[in-house]
Amino acid sequence: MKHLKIKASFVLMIAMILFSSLSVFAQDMTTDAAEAAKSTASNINWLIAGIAILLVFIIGMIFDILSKVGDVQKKQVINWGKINAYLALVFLVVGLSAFAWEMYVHGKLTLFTLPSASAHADEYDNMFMITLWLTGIVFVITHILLFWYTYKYKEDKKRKALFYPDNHKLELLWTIVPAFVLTILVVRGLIVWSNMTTSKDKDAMNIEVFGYQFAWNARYSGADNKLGKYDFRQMGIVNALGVDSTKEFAGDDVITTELHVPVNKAIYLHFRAKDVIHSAYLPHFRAQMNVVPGLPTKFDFTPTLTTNEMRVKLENPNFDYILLCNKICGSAHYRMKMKVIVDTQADFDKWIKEQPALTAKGTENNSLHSFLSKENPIASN
Ligand SMILES: [Cu+2]
Repeated sequence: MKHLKIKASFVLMIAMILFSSLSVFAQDMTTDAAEAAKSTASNINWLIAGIAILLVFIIGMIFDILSKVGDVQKKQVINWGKINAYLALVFLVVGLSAFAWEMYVHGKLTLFTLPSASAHADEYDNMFMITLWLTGIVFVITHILLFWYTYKYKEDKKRKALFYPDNHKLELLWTIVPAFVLTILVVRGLIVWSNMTTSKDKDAMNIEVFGYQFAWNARYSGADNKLGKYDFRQMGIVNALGVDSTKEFAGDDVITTELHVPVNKAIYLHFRAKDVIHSAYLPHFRAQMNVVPGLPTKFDFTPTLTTNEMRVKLENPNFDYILLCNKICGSAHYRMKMKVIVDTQADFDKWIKEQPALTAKGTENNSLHSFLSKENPIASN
C-alpha cells in the first residue's frame, strides 16, 4: 500500500514536470517575446519547485529503505534522534536568516516607512515600534533556546533523562512577567485608541465618509457643522447617499468625490456604508475604521502637513494622500479609493465655496466659508 502511494506520487510529480515543460512551449508559440520570456521564467521556477519536491521524496524513500534494512538486520541503521537534532539546527539557522531577510526586504514596504501627517501619528508609530521590538527580541531568544536545546539534548544512550515535573517559582515567573508587560502594552493601546476615537474638540469639522461598492463619497456638514439626516429608503440614482434634504441641517450639506480637509484642524469623520462592510484606511494619518452598513462608526484626527508640504518633503510633485478600502469587499475592491487633499485653511475655504450644496437654499446659506473664516482670522485676511 505504502509502495503504491510512493509510486503514485512519482507518477504525479513526473506528470507535473512534463505539463509545466509542455506549457512552456505552448506559451512560447502564442504570446509575444516578452510575455513568453516571463512565462518561461515562471515555468522554470515551477520546474525547480517540482524537482525540489521530487528530491525530498527520493531522500524520504532512501531513508525508508534504510530503515527497512535495519528492521531485517535487527540493528539501528539510521539514528533518527541525531538527524532530528541536526535538522533543529538547520531550522534555527535557515528560519532566523529568513526572518532577518524578510524584515530587511519587506520591512521597507510596511506602513512605518510611510511618512506620517497627523497629530496622533508619532504616538501610534512609537507604540507599534515598541511592541514590534519587544516581541521581535523575545521571538529570537525563545527560538534560539528552543532549537539549541533540542540539539544539545538529543537522544543519548549514555544519558538518563531527569524527571522534573514542576517548578512553581519558574511558572510564576513566566506567567507574571509576560502578563505584566502585556498589561502595560494593552492599557497604553486602549488609552491611545480611546483618545484617537473620541473627539475632544467640539469645533471639529464633521464630515461623513460614505462607502459603497466600489467608491467613496464625502459629505460636508456645511455652515451649521451638522450633518443632515439620511434615510436608506431615499437612496437612489440621484440621491445616492439618501440624504433627506427637507430635514434640518441637510440643505447646506455638500457631497464630493474627493476628501479635502484643512490643515491643523480637528476632523471628525463619520463613516457609513451602503451595501457591505468596507474599511476606510488613511495610511498617512495612521487612521483606519470599519465602515459597516447600519452601524455608524467614527474617527477623528488632525492633519498636520498639507499635500503641498508633503510633496516638498518627499521631493515628489505627484504625491497625494489617499483613503483606501482595506476590507476585501467585492470584485472591484482594489479600485475603491478616494483622493485626500490637505489644504491650507484659505485654499480649503475657496474649494468648499465652489462646491454646490444639496439645495438652492442651502447654497444661498452655504456660508461654510465665512463660518470657517470667522473661526480662523488668518483665512479671512
Ligand atoms: Cu470596500
